[in-house]
Formats: sequence, structure tokens, C-alpha cells
Amino acid sequence: MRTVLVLNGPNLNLLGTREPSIYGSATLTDVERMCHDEAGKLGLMVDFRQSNHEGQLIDWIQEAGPECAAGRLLGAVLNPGALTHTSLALHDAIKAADLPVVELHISNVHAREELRRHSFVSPAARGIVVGFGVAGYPLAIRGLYDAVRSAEAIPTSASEGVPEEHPRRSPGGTTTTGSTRPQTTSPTRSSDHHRLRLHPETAPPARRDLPGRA
Ligand code: CA2
Repeated sequence: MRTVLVLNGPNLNLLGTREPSIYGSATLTDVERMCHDEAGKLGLMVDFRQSNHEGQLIDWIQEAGPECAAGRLLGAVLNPGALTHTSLALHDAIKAADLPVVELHISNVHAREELRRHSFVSPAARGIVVGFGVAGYPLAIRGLYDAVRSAEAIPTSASEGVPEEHPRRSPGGTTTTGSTRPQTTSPTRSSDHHRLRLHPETAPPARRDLPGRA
């Protein structure tokens, strides 16, 4: 049974104790229970953590990379807290770990102060869930599960005999807010060379399908 890692950054241990108008009244323990419930429906286990320390979160992300590569970990749901808006180091850690991450925010950061509208994490994330309150946690787990499963379902060159030109990941994030991830044509590790074909649902349309073409 695979595990989903759920990481929470600074001050999220205070959830449910302050600022209920922004973050609601559920505690982090309530959120953990919601995550277990959702993961159970998907046949996953949950590893739920919170830290007030950037370096601790980075260590956990680094450790998660090999677990994911070994197939024991699905990926991570990450609410980086205020580190979202400051931490290039978290961005680099996610990229270096090659970890599928869904970034999650309880509040709608885009409807708040301007400084909360920029995220260092988003460009490294597979998808983003924003503004659904703590209900976003199960949504993020479901989105991560679907994104990873559909990427794994892409046929390989070994089985299809397709030239090695296409990316390992399907383009487009699993995002509740519609954020997308640019398509890449550069494999990032050796196993990428075995995952080469665009998923039919995500492949760009043939030229004849484009509007205005005969
Ligand atoms: O909306 C979110 O989930 C945030 O990641 C929460 C962060 C904030 O800095 C981000 O901009 C958006 C703040 C986490 C602190 O959480 C508290 C919860 C209750 C009371 C006080 C802080």
C-alpha cells in the first residue's frame, strides 16, 4: 500500500485556535483525520507532518524523493504556510527530489494581500488547490492520486516502439484553480527514457483539428 505524505509548514499547528474567519475552526488534528478518511478510500496510507522550520520541511522532501522513486510513496500534499511566499529553497528541494507535489492553501491567497499572490512553490508543483478551506486537503490527495495514476498509465516506448521524444509527465496540473504546468521534452532521469508517449487525452490536437483548418 502506497503512502501519501502531507506536509504542513509554519504556524499551521495553530489551526482552529486563531483567525477562524480566514482558516476556519477545524484543528490540524481534524485535518489529519480528513486526510486519513480520503486516503483510505483510495487505498493509501497517510504520513501527516507539521513543522515550523524550513530546513525540516526540506529534509522531509529530500527523504521523500527516494521513497517515491521506489514506489512506496505516491507524492506529497504541501501547505508551506508563509514559506510559500519566501522560500526558493523549498522550490529547489521539490525539483531536486523529483517529487509530485500538490501545493495547498486553506485560504484563497489570491483574494488576500498582494504579497500572498506569489508562490515560489507553484512552479515546482504538479497542481494547486487554493481557497476551499480545510476541505482542500482531501481534494489535494484525490488530485495527486489521479495525476500520478494517469502519468503511470502512459504506455512506454518498450511496449509501443515509439521514438524517445515525449515527456514522462502529462502536461497540465491537477489543479482546482486551473494552474498548469508547462510541457517538457527533456527527460530528467534515466527512468524517463521508458515513459515516452503523450497520453491521448493530453496530447495536442492534430493540425487538422485546429479551428479554421480544412
Ligand atoms: O491559506 C493557507 O493555507 C496559507 O498557506 C496559510 C499561511 C499563510 O501564510 C499563507 O499565505 C496561506 C499561514 C499559516 C498560519 O496558520 C494559522 C492558522 C490559524 C491561526 C494562525 C495561523
